Amino acid sequence: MVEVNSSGCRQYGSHLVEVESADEDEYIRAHSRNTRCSNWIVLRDSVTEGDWRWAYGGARPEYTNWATNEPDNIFDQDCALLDSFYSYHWVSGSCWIAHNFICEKDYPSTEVPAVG
Ligand SMILES: [Ca+2]
Ligand SMILES: [Ca+2]
Repeated sequence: MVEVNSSGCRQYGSHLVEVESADEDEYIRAHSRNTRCSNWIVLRDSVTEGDWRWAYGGARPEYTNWATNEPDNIFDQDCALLDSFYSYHWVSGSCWIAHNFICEKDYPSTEVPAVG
């Protein structure tokens, strides 16, 4: 199960990434491409089906980069990831599947995504 503050992120004082802009998306997509890894982000619709939210801050996303026909919610998927099979666009995935993940740390003045 993907936890919002998965221990992998928490040990760095961070949380799973919220992708708020095209710049931030391209940054983590480049990292995913370079490492050839699918990566969880913290977008969920586990509270209300179809109502995708950034599960750390709770906001609805203003920016999204879903793959074509995603999120498809097959098998009641409630977690989103950058999927290597979809050129690292976003797809809905089953939360219990093991994938790598990207952490983000918020800085007081300016937000800089930290890749882990
Ligand atoms: Ca962010
Ligand atoms: Ca769902």
